[in-house]
Order: sequence, then C-alpha cells, then structure tokens
Amino acid sequence: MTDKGTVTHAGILKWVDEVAALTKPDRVLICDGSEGEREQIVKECLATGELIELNQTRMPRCYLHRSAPHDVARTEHLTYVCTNNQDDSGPNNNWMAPAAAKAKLTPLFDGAMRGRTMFVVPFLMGPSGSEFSKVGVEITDSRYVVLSMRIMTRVGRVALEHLGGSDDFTRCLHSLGDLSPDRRFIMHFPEENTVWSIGSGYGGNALLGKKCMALRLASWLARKEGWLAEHMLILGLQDPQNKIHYVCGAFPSACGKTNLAMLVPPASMPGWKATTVGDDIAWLRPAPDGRLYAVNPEAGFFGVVPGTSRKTNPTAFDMIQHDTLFTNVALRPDGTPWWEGHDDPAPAEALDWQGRPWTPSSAEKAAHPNSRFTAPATNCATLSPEFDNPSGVPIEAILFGARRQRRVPLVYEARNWQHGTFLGATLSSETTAAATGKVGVLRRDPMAMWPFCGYNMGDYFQHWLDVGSTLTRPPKIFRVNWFRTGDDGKFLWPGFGDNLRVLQWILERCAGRGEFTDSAIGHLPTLHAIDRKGLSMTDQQMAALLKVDPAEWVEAVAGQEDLIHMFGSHFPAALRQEHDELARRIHTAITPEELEGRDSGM
Ligand code: GTP
Ligand code: SPV
Ligand code: MN
Repeated sequence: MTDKGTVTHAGILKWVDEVAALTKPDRVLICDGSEGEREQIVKECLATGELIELNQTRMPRCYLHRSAPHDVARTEHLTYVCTNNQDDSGPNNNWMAPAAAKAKLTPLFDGAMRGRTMFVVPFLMGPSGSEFSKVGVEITDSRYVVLSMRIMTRVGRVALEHLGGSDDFTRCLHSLGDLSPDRRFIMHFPEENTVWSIGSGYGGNALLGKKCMALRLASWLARKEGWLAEHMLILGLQDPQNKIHYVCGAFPSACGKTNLAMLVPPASMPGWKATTVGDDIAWLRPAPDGRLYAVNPEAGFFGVVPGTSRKTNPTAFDMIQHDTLFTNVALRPDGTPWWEGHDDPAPAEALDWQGRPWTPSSAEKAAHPNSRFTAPATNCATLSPEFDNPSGVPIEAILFGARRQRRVPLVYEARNWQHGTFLGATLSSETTAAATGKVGVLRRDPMAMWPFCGYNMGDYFQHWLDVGSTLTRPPKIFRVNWFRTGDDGKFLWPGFGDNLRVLQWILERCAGRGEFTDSAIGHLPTLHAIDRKGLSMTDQQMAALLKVDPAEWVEAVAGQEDLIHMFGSHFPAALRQEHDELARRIHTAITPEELEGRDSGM
C-alpha cells in the first residue's frame, strides 16, 4: 500500500517504486512534514519501544532513544566513496567500484523492509529560496531517522517546491537492515548523486542529509562548481561598537564546534553578543563582492550530550529542555535524562544508556560518551536572525581547531590564504568517541574533513587554493587549540565562553590591529594581546599557552612528509613550499644539540 500524499514528482515516484520493489516493505508512506504526522510517528515509536517518553511536564515533547549497543557512532571503516576511477576518491577514502558496491548491497536491501513501513522523506538542505540549497529524498525504514530528519532538515512541501520539475535531487537510500556491523555499509556514489546506507541507525551513518550529502557529496559538487562544503560552525559576533562579524570554525568531531557556536560572553566582556548560524556544516561561496559567504544547510543541532551543562553551554542546555530527541543518555527515576558533566550530581540510581540499573559506584559511564541530542535550530535562543538568509553571511575569519594536549599554542594566525590552507591541511587531532575506534590517539584530520571529504584530498587542498585566489577580500585564517594541558594533565585554558577572548584578538587582527610576533609557525599573540580581565591567569600560564618549542616542531615538520607522500602528485606544490618554509624557519630557531634524538610525529 502506498500513501503518496501530495507528491506528484514523476522522478521521485519512479524511484520510490523501484526501491519498494527491491526492499519489499509492507507499507509506503510519503511524508509531508506535518505536525499530525509527527504525532502519529511518535505514537508508533512509543508502542514499539523505539522511543521512551521523558517527563512531559518538565520536558515537553522530549523522548529518549536507545540505539543498539554496537551502533553508537560513525563507522569510518565501513564508509566508502564509490567512483569509477579510484584515484578520484583518493587515499583518504575507502573505495569500491560503483558496480561492485551495488552488487554487494543489492542482496542486503533485497527484502530488507519486509514487515516494516518504508518512509519517503523529501528534504531541503539550506534556506528556502537560496541558490546554495539542495534537495534530497531519503527513503528509510527507521521512524527514529524520520523524526530526526524532521528536526535536522527542512522536510516536506518546502523541499518539493524548491525542486519543482527538476530531477536534480540526491537519492538517499537507508535501511536498518539487521543492524549487524558485518552487514553495515555507507556507500557514496558522487557521480550519480546517490547514497546507499544499510545496517546502522546512528546519526552520521543514517541521517543521510548530514555527513553523506551535505559534506561528502556536496564537497564533490563544490569542487566542480567553485565553492566549499566544510565541517564548520558559523558564529556571529556583535562587538561593543555594535558591528557584527561572522567567523567559521573547522574542528574535528567532538572538538568544540557546537559549544563555540553557542558561546556566551564572559561577564567581564560587556557589550559583546554572540549569535548562532550553524554548529557543524558550512557551505561557503565566493560572492561578487570578493568575500566568502556561508550558509548552514541544516535546520537543527545533533550535538554531543556529555559535558553539556548550564555552566559550559547554557544556550544548548535550555534548548534541549523541550522538543528534543535524546539518544543513549541515562534515565533518572523521575523520567528526566542525566549524563556525565550534567549540573546535577550523579543520581543515587538510574538506568544507564542501555537501560541497565546504574549507581554512582558502577564501573561504566551512565550515558554513552557519544550520546547525542537532536534539537531544532529554532529553539536555540541565540539563533542568528540571518539563519534563513538565502545569501548567507560574509566570513571574516576561518578557524582551524583541534584537540592537542601538547605543542600547539592557544592561537596563531596564518600569514596569508596559502599559509592558512597549509595550516588546515596539516591539522591533526586526538580521536574522540564520535567515531568507533580508540579515543585519544593523534591522527591527521586536514580541515577536520578527513572522514567527510568526498574526493581525493590532494585535489581538495588545490581547490582551497583555487577558491582563495578568486577572493579579493579573503577571510583571515587562524589555528586555535583550547585543549593544551599542563604538567598536571589539566587544561591550561578555561575554554567555553572565555574563548571569546581569543576571538576578540582574531577580530582585531582582521581589522589590522592586535599585537603579534612573527614566529616560525605564524603570527603569535604577544603575552598581553589576549584580554585576561576577570580571569585569574598569570603571565607564566599565558606564556605556557602561547609557547612554541622549536624542538617539538621539528617532529611536526618531519611528520608532514608522510602527508605529502600520501597524496603524491595530487599534493599542491604551493603547500609543499609552505612545508619547506616551515622547516627552514624551525631549523633556524633551533640549536644542533636540540635536534638530536627527535622522532617524527604529527
Ligand atoms: P560534533 O558534533 O561531533 O561534530 O562535535 P563538536 O565539534 O560540535 O563538539 P562539541 O561542541 O559538542 O564539544 C565536544 C566536547 O568537548 C564536549 O564534551 C564539550 O563539553 C567539550 N568542549 C567544547 N568546547 C570546549 C572548550 O572550549 N574547552 C574544553 N575543555 N572542552 C570543550
Ligand atoms: C560528527 O561526528 O562530526 C558529528 C556527528 O557531527 S555525526 O552526524 O554522526 O557525524
Ligand atoms: Mn560534526
């Protein structure tokens, strides 16, 4: 039985019929995005156990979803970019020939939706009426995915109207399959504007508008069309003179994008106001005025829950008190959620993320470290008035940030766009729980896009250089690190709202002010350039945060050779020059004795 709703688009209907013939669902429902539809799907989820109702008096329309225990994060080793020519996907992606990938997955999709409903979700990435925006249609057998897509994207009529009679929509096919990691694949076909994902219900694997379409496929398209699809937050900052500035920041997964996007200025910085445009993805286009403009293609926030509190991120904390889906958090007896880093102390008893009894003496964490909230952007109190602006916002600065306990200073500035591209290309970060695998291991993550670039990253670096050369007023580029630690293992920088102090220096630099020294690695703030008013931080502590130890950087330079070799002839000559220049400056700054006994590293 097919309920076509109001859809008349022949291309969509034809594809729906083809998928239904393969997956053999009991029922097909084409979603319209209405409130009644949401209520109906929630009701079904409560009946099947896909959702648990949270305390509706205190947290209206909030629900808890518990995933399968082995389906809690992105699985990068099961994620493929399937291009006809392997070189096009690059050493940064797993590759399979498109025909081989389809031959592998077709039997897995065959009959996969038997006994289930097949939902068809037309969605729009980007503001309605924007030349940036793209339409996708996700077919899924997961109600949780439908409810999440309704929050994370603009669903229903708005998407169909944007599409009109065009056949230019991304075909996003998703099934939970049997949820076994042995039969889990996330396959991208950039040459066919198509994604096939089976075996996972987790965010980045299953909400196909997000990482699959808005980053991997969009980055491929962006290269063809002369723009950039990036893993970036977009933040508006109103200074005490009431001038509004926009900055973007690329930080790897679980490295602070959502928190920076919702920054609350410290009390000692009156007159500053922060607004949120996006927390995870930015589509950036050169405009006729020579500047780079950004839109957030998403309509909601899929954020890391642990560590979210009234102290660290009050905006997010308030936002998730209503209309929010929680995934894999703990449940208190009063029907409210709890997690590590919550303002409330650990409850005497609770159910952990898998629904097992938990007490503070339990060995395991109550909430999964990658537990998530899914909340609509319109519930964010700091949402920028420009959020829906079809032209986007002009970007003054781009930040590359990562989790680095050692070596990397709090902030430094690239000398120009080419040097900034080099800083992005050589980014590396300690791994987090957002992807399966070991946590805390240093790995390369150029531009925070390693898991998300849908083509050869050597070509991607060149594309960055090419886009920069079209800009007459390019953003300034900075590297930041909130996560440097002292000898005691504690963070040296307070982070969160106090990151505005660093942003203030960044905006000063954009205006041609702000004190700096030209260090071997780039422009470094002088000891007093970053405002510490209201912070109890000594000169020694600030010096430790800003320290550039040439001996430590020798290791970094040596490690970059691996990156350069990995991309062979695809690695841009201009970035190799930047590498040589860094090596030259570092070696000038170091004594021969210091050079001995150093290994290569990142
Ligand atoms: P994804 O959604 O995975 O892309 O992550 P994200 O980059 O948006 O990271 P998020 O802002 O959710 O932060 C991840 C974790 O880092 C949370 O536990 C935060 O509390 C913590 N965090 C964020 N900003 C800071 C900071 O400035 N300092 C410190 N010490 N921790 C931070
Ligand atoms: C990330 O891992 O960078 C996320 C979460 O933003 S997911 O959408 O699952 O990729
Ligand atoms: Mn992310």
